[in-house]
Amino acid sequence: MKRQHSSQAIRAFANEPGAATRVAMYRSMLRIRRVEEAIAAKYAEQEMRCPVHLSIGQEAAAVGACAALERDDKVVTTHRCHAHYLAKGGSLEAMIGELYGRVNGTCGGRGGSMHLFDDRAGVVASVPIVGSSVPLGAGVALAQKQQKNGGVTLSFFGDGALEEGAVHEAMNLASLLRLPIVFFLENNLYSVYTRLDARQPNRALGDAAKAHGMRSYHVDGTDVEAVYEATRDAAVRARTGVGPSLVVADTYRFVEHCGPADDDALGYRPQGELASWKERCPIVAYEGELRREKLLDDALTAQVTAEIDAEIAAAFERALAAESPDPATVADHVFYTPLVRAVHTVNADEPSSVISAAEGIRAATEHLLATDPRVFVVGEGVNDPKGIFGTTSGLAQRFGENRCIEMPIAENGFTGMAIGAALAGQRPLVIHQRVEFCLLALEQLANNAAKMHYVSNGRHRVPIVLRLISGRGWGQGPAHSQTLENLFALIPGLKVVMPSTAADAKSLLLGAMDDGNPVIFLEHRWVHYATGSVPNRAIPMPLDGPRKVREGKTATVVASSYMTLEAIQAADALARYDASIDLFDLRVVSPLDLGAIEESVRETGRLLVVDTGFSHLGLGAEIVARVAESCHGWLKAPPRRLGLAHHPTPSARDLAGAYYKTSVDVASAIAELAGLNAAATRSLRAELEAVRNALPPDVPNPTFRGPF
Ligand SMILES: Cc1ncc(C[n+]2csc(CCOP(=O)(O)OP(=O)(O)O)c2C)c(N)n1
Ligand SMILES: [Mg+2]
Repeated sequence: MKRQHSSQAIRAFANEPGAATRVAMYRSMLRIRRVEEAIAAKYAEQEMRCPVHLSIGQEAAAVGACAALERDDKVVTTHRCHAHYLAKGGSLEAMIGELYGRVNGTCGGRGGSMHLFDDRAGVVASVPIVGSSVPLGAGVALAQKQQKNGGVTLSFFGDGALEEGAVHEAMNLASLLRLPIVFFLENNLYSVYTRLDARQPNRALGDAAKAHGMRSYHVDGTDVEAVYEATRDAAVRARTGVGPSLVVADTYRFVEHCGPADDDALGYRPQGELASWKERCPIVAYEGELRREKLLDDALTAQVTAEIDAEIAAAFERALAAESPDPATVADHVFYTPLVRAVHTVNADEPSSVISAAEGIRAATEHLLATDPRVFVVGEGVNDPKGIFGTTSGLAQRFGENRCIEMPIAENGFTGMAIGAALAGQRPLVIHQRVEFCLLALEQLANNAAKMHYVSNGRHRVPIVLRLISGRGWGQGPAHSQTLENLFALIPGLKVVMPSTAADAKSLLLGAMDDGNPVIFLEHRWVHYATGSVPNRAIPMPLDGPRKVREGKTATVVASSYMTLEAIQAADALARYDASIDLFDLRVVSPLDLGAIEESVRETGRLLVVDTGFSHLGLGAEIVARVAESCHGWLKAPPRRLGLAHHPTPSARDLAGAYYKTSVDVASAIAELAGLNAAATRSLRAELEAVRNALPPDVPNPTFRGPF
């Protein structure tokens, strides 16, 4: 007789596993246990040089959950991922290779034990930032829904992760969008050494699901069949469009949080707790049950154990025999580079129209949505009546709410979701209406979007673009107007683009969406108003560095985004004083391609870099340092920087006027650098001030009426 599950809320009906599945689950649990015991035994040799978070004791949760999935279903997981990876069909050899840092590892040695990525097994990612993989899971599920492939995603996480906002944001999103996802919480009672009751109020963990309008299942996580049946039920609900669910499995880890040892002596577990859970060992219990039901006997158990042990021995042998990665490859795969990239040219007679940068962005987006079903736009207000300063006007009406997806105020969650969708083959265009709002998503950007290609040894790609808008003006002040390009440019693996013209706004956005890498597309609100001749066709421009916008001999000036427009005014005024400059618009501020700039400095001997954002640790700091290193012998004067002072943006008009740099400041700096005489400098300044003072200092355009 099959025993009764104590677990509540299981309406399994047709979900009970058959005999073959039952034996396979036993085998899978035993395999995981013996693999991890082998890791523990060999860890002291100090050759597996990465942290290991073992799941000894927790095998039933991993195995029951994964056995309930189909082969093509996907899993995202955490630092404690060995069991999930193996249970989902991952390669033992690739896993052990990764732990040993060898080329045959899942990530070729770039990830270690906490990064077992393997598309063949449907393990999209394991991320050791607590909670971080859960929004990714929502994104993989979104891709499955958009691709209508009938797939389901299961997101494993621990009780500790339930304390992270990202998890709740992901649950809210999944519920709202009815994503085909199963949230699977392994409650092992601890986050490192801190017990659940010291971290969370005394309530059922499944109540979190209730708060997000989801069904929850509470199961005995040492009972593999209870886990299987609950997950199967949840997966059916996900697959048939009913929606997401949360499965809470009570389980227990037998060894230390990180490492191979018993840690009972540390005293953080109540006395006798570990022993009592060991008595409920999921493998021993299940073996007994299957023996009673004549599905296992001594011979079969011995055979299964011998096969597993032989496989383990071979995996360790192959890992040790495999080569270590070539140190010469250490910088490979920071960015995805296609073997062949389409070349797009703009002919002189290209049919064009004079439009604004905002209109260019809208036109590019409309083209992308119309021509590529993988593209979707996502953000707060993407369907709002004002159309994000006109950049999305009418798109939701034309393409519908499934392509222009309105978001709750959950920047980290929806950015992570978009990253997950990109990992699963979609091409999201994310919009954050202010740069500062995206700071809430920095975790997803820095830890996931930027690293996935590198860590996966070039296998994963994250083709995602984030449009971030800097809202300078009309008193937007400290929390709505920064550009922070230097912050984003600090993160390897992210490209950062700052258009300054209408044509670039359109063509660089198309190029960014074509690039195949995560791209931050930093839009300055004042550039939105810049008008110019823009090709009617959608012509993507590669993200390939600076463009010379003025030619001259006196100095080399480098600017970006809105400050390019101020610098152009300065350059044109200077030309009337016989001081012509080579002016570069950076366009792509990370990675920085300084070849043409260095060439120019070797001609002019003088350099000024004008930052739109902070001077302190800004782009100018980096450019000046690099040029000083590469062009030292050619410099006729110390290079200079001009940018924002290192303090928050003030709101009041007069304070903002004192904060921001203008064409007058740019021209003065160049005049000084070039040794222009005092009279000429005075007259130059007066000329530019007259133009500047005719305009209000705090609005992007004379036609502008507040508020934004
Ligand atoms: C955002 C973040 N904070 C802290 C840590 C350090 N840390 C690593 S694992 C862990 C415990 C997480 O507990 P839980 O989610 O229950 O997973 P378990 O280790 O129990 O499987 C912590 C706090 C981290 N990796 N990420
Ligand atoms: Mg835990």
